Amino acid sequence: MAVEACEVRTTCPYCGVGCGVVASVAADGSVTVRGDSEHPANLGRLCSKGSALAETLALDDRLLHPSIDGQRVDWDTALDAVAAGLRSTIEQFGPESVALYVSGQLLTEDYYVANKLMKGCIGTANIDTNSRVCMSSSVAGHKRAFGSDTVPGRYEDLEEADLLVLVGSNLAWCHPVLYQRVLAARKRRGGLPRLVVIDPRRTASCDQADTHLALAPGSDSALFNGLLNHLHRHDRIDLDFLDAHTEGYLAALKSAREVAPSIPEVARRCGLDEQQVAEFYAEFTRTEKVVTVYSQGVNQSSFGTDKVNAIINCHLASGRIGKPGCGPFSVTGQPNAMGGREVGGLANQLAAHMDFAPSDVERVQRFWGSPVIATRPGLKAVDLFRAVGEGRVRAIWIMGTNPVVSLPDADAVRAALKNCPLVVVSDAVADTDTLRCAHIRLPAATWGEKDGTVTNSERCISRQRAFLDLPGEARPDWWIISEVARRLGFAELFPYASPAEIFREHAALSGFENTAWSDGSGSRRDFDISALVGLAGAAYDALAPFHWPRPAIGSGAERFFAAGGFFTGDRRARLLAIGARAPAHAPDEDFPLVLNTGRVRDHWHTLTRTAKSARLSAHIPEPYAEIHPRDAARLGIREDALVRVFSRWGEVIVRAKPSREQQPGSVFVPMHWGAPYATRGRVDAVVNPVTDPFSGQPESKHTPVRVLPWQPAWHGFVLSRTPLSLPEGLDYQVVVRGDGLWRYEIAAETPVVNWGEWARALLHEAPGDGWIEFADPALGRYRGAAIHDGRLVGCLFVAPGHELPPRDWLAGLFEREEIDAAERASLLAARPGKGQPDIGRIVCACYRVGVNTLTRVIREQQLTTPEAVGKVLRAGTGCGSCVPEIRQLIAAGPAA
Ligand SMILES: Nc1nc2c(c(=O)[nH]1)N[C@H]1C(S)=C(S)[C@@H](COP(=O)(O)OP(=O)(O)OC[C@H]3O[C@@H](n4cnc5c(=O)[nH]c(N)nc54)[C@H](O)[C@@H]3O)O[C@H]1N2
Ligand SMILES: Nc1nc2c(c(=O)[nH]1)N[C@H]1C(S)=C(S)[C@@H](COP(=O)(O)OP(=O)(O)OC[C@H]3O[C@@H](n4cnc5c(=O)[nH]c(N)nc54)[C@H](O)[C@@H]3O)O[C@H]1N2
Ligand code: SF4
Ligand SMILES: [Mo]
Repeated sequence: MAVEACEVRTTCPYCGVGCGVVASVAADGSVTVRGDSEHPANLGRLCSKGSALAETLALDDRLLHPSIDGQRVDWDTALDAVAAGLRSTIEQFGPESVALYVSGQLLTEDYYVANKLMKGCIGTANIDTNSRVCMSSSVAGHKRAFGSDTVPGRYEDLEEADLLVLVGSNLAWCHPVLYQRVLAARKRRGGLPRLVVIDPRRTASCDQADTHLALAPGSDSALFNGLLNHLHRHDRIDLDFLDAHTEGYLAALKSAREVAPSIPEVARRCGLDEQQVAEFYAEFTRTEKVVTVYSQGVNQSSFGTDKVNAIINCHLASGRIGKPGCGPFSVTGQPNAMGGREVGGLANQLAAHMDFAPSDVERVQRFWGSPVIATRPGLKAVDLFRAVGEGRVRAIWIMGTNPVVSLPDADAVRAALKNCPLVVVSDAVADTDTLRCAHIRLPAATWGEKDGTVTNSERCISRQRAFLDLPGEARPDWWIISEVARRLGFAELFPYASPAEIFREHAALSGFENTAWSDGSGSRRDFDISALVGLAGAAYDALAPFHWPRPAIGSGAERFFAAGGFFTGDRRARLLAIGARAPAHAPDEDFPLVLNTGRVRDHWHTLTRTAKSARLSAHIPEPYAEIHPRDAARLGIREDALVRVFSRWGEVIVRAKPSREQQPGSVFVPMHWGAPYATRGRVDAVVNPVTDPFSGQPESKHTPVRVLPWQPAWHGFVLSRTPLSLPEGLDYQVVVRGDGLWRYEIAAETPVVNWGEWARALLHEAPGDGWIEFADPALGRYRGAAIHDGRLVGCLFVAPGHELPPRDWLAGLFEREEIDAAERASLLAARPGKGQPDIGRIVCACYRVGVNTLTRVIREQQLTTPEAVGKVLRAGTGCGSCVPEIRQLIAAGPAA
């Protein structure tokens, strides 16, 4: 393909930090990316995921054509079928029988039209988004406190604070560039902000923390109630602010005193030392500039909204809000979590930060000129899929999210979709757990191919710009939705020919009847970008990142609420009385451990993007369960053995990683591995579907489970230069992308009689010259390798237990043009020979430095700082995401 070389400024499609990326396309079509030094979010930095974006653009796994029941069809046929299916369902069962389930990874323009179609045309609010499982407790908490879903502060506040408290946020891995900004500020400012991490686990974010409070899972509201009480006792309440701008302080304080009367009581409830609690309270109390950042350890809870308000209470009561270096700060996960909230993508919002108050409903309908409009909230994600399971929702269209992997009680979600009469899925890749349940598959364009805007955690709106042609028949989501809307008879309401037109309408709605308050102070609704109503095509194309609000009249403030001006009717914030709350399901005799779930550094969600990059897959290649060594010992679980983690809802089989970073009684399993990558790694099958009563957000961080060793008949792994189709019947199978290499970890309960035959069939080898093998049937061991013209093309290793040779060493042999006799011998002996380095698991993804290399060099050269390691090995000098791990290796000393 002839390509015009170009450079395009766009925005990273991963986390809510929203970094600017410059994508360069060379004349041969190859793409490289670098951080955009002009973007206010990252000023040129990128993390490991962002800098590997170019490695995720190959088309080999893409969904490129529409299909119905597995048959390829043209777009007209597919769109007609979607429209006909929706129409007939609505005619027979009413508008409430259809639903959309969308995503914080859609662009604002996609999201806007999806919401308009559902709420303004079909007339039901049965459109919810994966932001439900991500941000909805923050949204609900904001609205209870501020009357609007407003993030008051800016990223600079994290740098300007003197104390930064991270609650349930692994910022180092999940918002890496923001975390790097904080570390850089600490360097500049002589250790300020001081850093306190509140998380049951010891995470990478604890690496540089001054304090880590490893509180008991789910005990945050006690901790923050205690803090409110403490602020009161030590006279650090801002009475002027409370008087002038808030309601509810006395009730909040009364409840805090009942629930958290004293430091010893808080310490007991939170499982912390009294001293630690006292020091944290004292530091918070004496420091004027405090930012409290919170994320999924707060939101994903059956009382996440209460946790959010317990935190906001402390900031309101002490007047620490809206000023530089001050405030509660909900960091958003997805690239456009905020944009989705702006358009009203949640089932309990209408549009443009308006809800279902009759005046809002009337206003939005008038603006849209729509025939009908939803007048009350629709079903929230977990309830929505329950309704699908019960046959109340009979047609669902899912776009940009993979709920069979990411929703709790995920086996029930899959069963619901399997029984649903019409499942439409718009996705960019060809195989996901959710696509496997779809009747109609629609190929969506994705990052690099589509145009639009996203809003990051600090309300900064930036452009995603296309720099690649649309592959196959892939189309942008806004186009697909608009085409279906036209076929449903709403052509006049969907006249769009480009995302710019949609953006202008969205901007216009944000300013529509958004008049000043009677005191003349700013817009009535916080979300106002009406200054951009007239943004014509070229200006939209050139749009530089900007923060909202941007009202047509006046200038929007940088921060909200320093001088009150909340978006409640009386313009006063609300402090909330937060009671004693505990997670919905407590561990018991049958399920004695608490399952916590979350993310790893180099993978993104359900792996559809990051698993394509060998570099990103190398850091943590397989799903695992981290468990305290004492629990592991008691349960007879050894390092790297396979274990079953199961609850009343479902089960996974993953590798055990005993680690002191867990507290006893807790297990951590990452959320990422669905069926295309691991047969038994989908942890949401295990997670309880309990939700918060206000937000509907599930309790993804707290499910009682049991963990048991799993002893299959054999364990093995395969390395191959070409992708393989493995035989049915394997009980454990994980595929990992290497450099020009596929790796399969496998195990099964059924023995294999003839390993030689099995292996050769798998690798398409005839017995003969190219095949070398070693077999010890009595011990259940087998090793075989195919060598063509001296080059290793594939190999299989099998043993009864999980101890197998190092994969990274063997992967290294695939890089050779020819392997010699000594290497063949060591291959069959299953141990690296002299001079065959085993670099170990990759720690530094930027420069591919393995754990064994790091440990050896740290020991031999007696290195004591990550900087020194960086000088010798370059490790840690790229994106910096691995520095916490390097520091740990240094700390572990010569024994590591
Ligand atoms: N590498 C990577 N980065 C990502 C993503 C990704 O998939 N991969 N996803 C993005 C998205 S969408 C999101 S939402 C964010 C999420 O970002 P984070 O919220 O930072 O990530 P998580 O790992 O889900 O959970 C955060 C922490 O909450 C802790 N936690 C569990 N229970 C409790 C509790 O009761 N109290 C407290 N205080 N803490 C608790 C967990 O131990 C965990 O360390 O990350 C974004 N960034
Ligand atoms: N146990 C547990 N479960 C969790 C969490 C947890 O911490 N623990 N976290 C939750 C959170 S915070 C989140 S955000 C969710 C994330 O979970 P999901 O949203 O399910 O995860 P993704 O893998 O990001 O799914 C995005 C899908 O959109 C596709 N896609 C990419 N680009 C486009 C596009 O432009 N258009 C369309 N139509 N499709 C596209 C991708 O191929 C992919 O299939 O998981 C939630 N689930
Ligand atoms: S910090 Fe987030 S937005 Fe920035 S490069 Fe990394 S993943 Fe992308
Ligand atoms: Mo998220």
